Amino acid sequence: MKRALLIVDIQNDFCPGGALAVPDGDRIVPVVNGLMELFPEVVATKDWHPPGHISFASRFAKPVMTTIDTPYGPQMLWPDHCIRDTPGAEFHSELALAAIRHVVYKGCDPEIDSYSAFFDNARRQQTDLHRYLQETEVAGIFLCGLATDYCVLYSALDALELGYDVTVIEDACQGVNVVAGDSDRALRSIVAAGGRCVMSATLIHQWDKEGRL
Ligand code: VGL
Ligand code: ZN
Repeated sequence: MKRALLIVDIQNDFCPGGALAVPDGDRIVPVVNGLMELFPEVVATKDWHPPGHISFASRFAKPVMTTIDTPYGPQMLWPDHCIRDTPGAEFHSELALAAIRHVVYKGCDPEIDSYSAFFDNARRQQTDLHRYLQETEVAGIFLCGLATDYCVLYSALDALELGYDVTVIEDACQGVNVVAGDSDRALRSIVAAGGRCVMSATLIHQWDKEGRL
């Protein structure tokens, strides 16, 4: 089974100093860099919002981390973040970009948010990720990145629903934890849905014995 590393949203705005900083978000960068050579395929996502996006609290003059109702259900409001073509939307400067073979852009629709790398939150539009993975004959997805309790979680659940073999690399992800314990609950729900959790050291050890995963 061909496997891909899916690097979720390791962008400046999700790292310390960024607009929607995940606590210790940049801790995972060297871990992720060390995993890339294990995989024959490496894909990365970018949260890529237009100005005035529906997930921005500023649009509604509401406090951040409160929710609004939308036609597709409740939407958590965030600080303005990952605005397309701005420094906050760029990959973290220490992420090893050379190994990334394809970049998936999500959250581009001004009226619909997208936590998943596959489908928007309304499940109306699809990114090109599923088609790309089919074309490159990838059947196993290993997830890492930001944030465990949002984009990693929903990408993993959609990948399982699409029939992929799904593994989350626990110490290569970091969560927002708007509510304490959200990241742990996210990992548990991925496992409950049929996914797996591993530590990066386990993968590296396996690779030492078997070559590319
Ligand atoms: C994300 C909140 C808002 C994420 C994206 O990448 O997990 N979280 N937009
Ligand atoms: Zn976003």
